Amino acid sequence: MQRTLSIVKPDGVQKNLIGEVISRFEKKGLRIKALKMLHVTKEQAKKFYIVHKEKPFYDDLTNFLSEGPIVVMVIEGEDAIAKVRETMGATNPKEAAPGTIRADFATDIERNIVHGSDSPESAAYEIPFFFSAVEIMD
Ligand code: IDP
Ligand code: MG
Repeated sequence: MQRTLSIVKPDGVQKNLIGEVISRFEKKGLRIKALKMLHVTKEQAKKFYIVHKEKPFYDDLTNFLSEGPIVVMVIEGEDAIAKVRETMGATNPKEAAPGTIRADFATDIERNIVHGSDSPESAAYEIPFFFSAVEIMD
């Protein structure tokens, strides 16, 4: 069993896709173990995406993540990290496989609806960033 963090980003919430994203994960047999909606500040977005601080898109990306409400969730299952990433599709929707969330709904490489941890190390940083132990169901 593995845990991962996923986010319905501000564009996904704005496009009314919260249920659609969750449903796609559930249909893969993954389980939601924690869930909440919040609106992060620019400073919090910068901290969350600290691995990208040297990237040219860091400023835009952190403006985007903090522009409106997001839904954050802890997802659990066998190979949850890879399964969530497969369900999301490639970062750039033009390269995302047909039937993935990003292929179906993303606007562009930045406004791509959904986040998923890319490794166990990322999940270990991202899950406690948003959730305390008592907020995650056993
Ligand atoms: P991922 O979300 O598929 O893991 P990352 O490379 O970790 O992709 O990038 C984090 C987020 O930064 C992306 O989901 C997207 O919103 C944004 N991003 C990535 N690459 C670019 C880019 O080249 N231009 C603008 N935004 C980008
Ligand atoms: Mg990433």
